[in-house]
Amino acid sequence: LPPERLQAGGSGPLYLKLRQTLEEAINSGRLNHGDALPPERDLAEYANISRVTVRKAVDDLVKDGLLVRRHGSGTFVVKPVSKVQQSLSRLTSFTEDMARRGLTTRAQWLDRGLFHPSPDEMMILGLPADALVARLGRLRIAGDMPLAIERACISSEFLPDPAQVTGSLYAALDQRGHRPVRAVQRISAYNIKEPDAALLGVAAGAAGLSIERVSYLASGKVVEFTRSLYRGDAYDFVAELTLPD
Ligand code: 16G
Repeated sequence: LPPERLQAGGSGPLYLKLRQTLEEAINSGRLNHGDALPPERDLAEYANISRVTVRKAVDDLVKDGLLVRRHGSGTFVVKPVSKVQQSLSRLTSFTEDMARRGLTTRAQWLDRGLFHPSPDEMMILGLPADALVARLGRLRIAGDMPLAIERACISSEFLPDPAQVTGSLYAALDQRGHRPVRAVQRISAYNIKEPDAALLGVAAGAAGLSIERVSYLASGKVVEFTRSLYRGDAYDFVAELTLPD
């Protein structure tokens, strides 16, 4: 932050100037999503303005959703995303959806291994308690933006070794001849809680979409049960509607 910019000319209040400087730094990409803001006391000292002024500017940006205060760990940048327009009628994978937009994807693994199914998973996948399921929990990142947390559950019949999924789950299933051909998806409103909020880089309580997808093979067998949490500020889900027959 160039302090001279804050002090230079103009008649506006100092907190507005600091606010503008921070906003510019975020918009120009000098500050990125998830970056920590220097402590308010350092900002005040550096720009030679009072802490009250710094606090006012930061409060403003928190209200606007460009910064988020996280208790005990500081203040972080929330970069506005241009919303992903996601079709609700096509059975595609995250990797494919992002590739079509020219974005590369990566994952931060939260959990990956073979487990016995939970009661929910037993019912949905139609498995006995002693069966094994592959669980794949990932923070899904496109470009530099964390967009969703996905927790997929696949019967070990279709995915005996979850470690083999390093990139796209659907590509891995496809390779084994188990690409889903049909899915049922449920979307509901959800307020993102910690620790998910920190992973997604949004404020605790921010709007999210909880999405469950159950997908089927051509044989009619359930192949996937995935529970996801999508950032509400990052997605528009779009469906084409036609007149009923
Ligand atoms: C999508 C699906 C998810 C599926 C994943 C596979 C939703 C809400 N979820 O994100 O169910 O497991 O794609 O993606 O659309 P991948 O092949 O890139 O791993």
